[in-house]
Amino acid sequence: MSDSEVRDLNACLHTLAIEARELYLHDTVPVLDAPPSPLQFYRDYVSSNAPFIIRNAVGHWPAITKWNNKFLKETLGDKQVSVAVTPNGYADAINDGYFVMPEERQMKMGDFLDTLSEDSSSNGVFYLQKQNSNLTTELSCLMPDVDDHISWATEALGKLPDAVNFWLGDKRAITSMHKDHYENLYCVISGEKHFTLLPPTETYFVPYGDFPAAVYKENSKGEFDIVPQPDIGTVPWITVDPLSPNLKKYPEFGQARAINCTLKAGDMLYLPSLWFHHVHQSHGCIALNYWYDMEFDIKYNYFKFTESIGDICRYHKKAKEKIKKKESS
Ligand SMILES: O=C(O)CCC(=O)C(=O)O
Repeated sequence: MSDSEVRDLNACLHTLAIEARELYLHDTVPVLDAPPSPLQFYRDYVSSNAPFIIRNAVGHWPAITKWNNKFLKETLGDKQVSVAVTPNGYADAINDGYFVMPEERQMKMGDFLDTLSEDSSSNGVFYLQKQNSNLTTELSCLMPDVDDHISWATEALGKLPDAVNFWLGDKRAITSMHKDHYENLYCVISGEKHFTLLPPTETYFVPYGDFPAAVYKENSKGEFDIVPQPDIGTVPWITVDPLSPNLKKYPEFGQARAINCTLKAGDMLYLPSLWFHHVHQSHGCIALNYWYDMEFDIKYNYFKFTESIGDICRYHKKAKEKIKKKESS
């Protein structure tokens, strides 16, 4: 493929991002006064793949006033839970040329909660974040304090959520930028969550690399080793940190239009499928998300097509850089 053909493809991807911004996206996430009807949810948001926030959407749930460390310790202190442990707060992120997953530890809920206390001497950053519907499995005794699904979403989407996940952790725990194939209804119970969002139409600006998989493992000296996982192979992952992007290395990202939003206790975000998101939080923030599997329809098809075009452009850029490097050495 010639340089000018690659430039044409890049220009198409650029136009895609700009047209989506002009046609239906906003600079901020729209805030609704009340939950949408199932029809409004489907017609105005799911089908156009556009997010919204409802302030205090779940303020009436008993969880909002009940769930705090004391209550969780009293009711669940002896319960075994899966906790993600990392040296730096980044689970599922790039470190030292690897895509590194957290060390997954089974521990008592009470011991996990102790790691969040101010005087904790625990080594590493602990995040209860297992995305296997841990609310309905490991923590099912908390279910009476919340809804087990979001009724208008269930009706609109014609299915129940695949997973309801419980998130609680350290303020240093960061979820690096990624996307999911779920329609996500994200609710904060206590504390604050900060989201950086990018629609899938901005894919051109988002740099990816392929990294061999690894996991963290704490050694006898209390250091975290990065242990390669050759059985998993390589994982494509986003290389840029949207909060402090290295624009020298990833100049395209400078043109991306990220949308930031913060959710407080009681708030709900509709995070549409395939949107890139980076998440951080206040210390001890508790949240739940309802993951409804997306429809693998033409929208998904188009996204995969766009992604493939982006991969071709990146492949050519890398190949050109290699040639340039070879020529100058
Ligand atoms: O709360 C977080 O740390 C991450 C949430 C997330 O990635 C998701 O809801 O898909």
